[in-house]
Amino acid sequence: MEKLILTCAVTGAEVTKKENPAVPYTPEEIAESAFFAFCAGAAVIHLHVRQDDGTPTQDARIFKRTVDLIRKKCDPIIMVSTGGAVGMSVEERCQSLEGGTEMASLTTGTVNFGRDVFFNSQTTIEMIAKSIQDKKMKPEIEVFDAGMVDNAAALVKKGLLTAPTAFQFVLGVPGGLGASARNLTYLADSIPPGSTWTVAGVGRHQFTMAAHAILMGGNVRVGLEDNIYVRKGQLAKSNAELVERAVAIAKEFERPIADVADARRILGLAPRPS
Ligand code: KMH
Ligand code: ZN
Repeated sequence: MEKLILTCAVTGAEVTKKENPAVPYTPEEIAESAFFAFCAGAAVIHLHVRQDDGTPTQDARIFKRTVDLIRKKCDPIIMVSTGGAVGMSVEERCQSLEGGTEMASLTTGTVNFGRDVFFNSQTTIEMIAKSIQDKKMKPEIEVFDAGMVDNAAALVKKGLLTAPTAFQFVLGVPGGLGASARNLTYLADSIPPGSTWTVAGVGRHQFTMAAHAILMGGNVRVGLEDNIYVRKGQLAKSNAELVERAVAIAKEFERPIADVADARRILGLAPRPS
């Protein structure tokens, strides 16, 4: 089986310090949390940024500052979010692409998101896909519901995405596709041959989905964006603690962890010049 790529989604847009004080807000806090997640085994950092008070933002300067601070400490693959927070305009969302990174997320459909709607019209999706393409960045398709896989295939046909594609199955968002082994198997079987996939189980599903992916040959995303508990009732002290638990599960099943060079090879990214 191929080595396991661990992604850490370090802060997201929704979770706050009120729910878990370890949620990083400032560029310095995010960079430090990303560094310790990297040290624990995360080869990829899925990056959102915040204003200092925790308000989600897609401000290009804050992205750039955070990326620079991360790169001063370590050199993971950095994937910026183009999802941002619900309600942001497409122009606002695309500002993250100015941060100087190699990868960016791209959600290929609309989904209910708790009481909100994460709105991605076809026009929005194509605008973001084109912006990612123009920057020669690699997109990761964020799949919150099954039809988003089919829409990604349609974008390949339109020339807005290049195969092989990287997929992220985000399962268990209230309003989206549920986090079950059956749904994960269905999605993994539905993507075009040669694609890579990762699963992010939301909330209490983080480690059950991780275990399934580890056994199935997929990859795993953990992090405070998706889940604030390391075990039932026990708040995670850090993003690194969540990565450490995923590493421990992988170790139990003898699945080796990809370092950044391995992850670059698996994802088809050029090696970083040394
Ligand atoms: N915050 C969610 C509404 C992404 O990063 O691309 C969207 C999200 C997806 O987190
Ligand atoms: Zn995200």
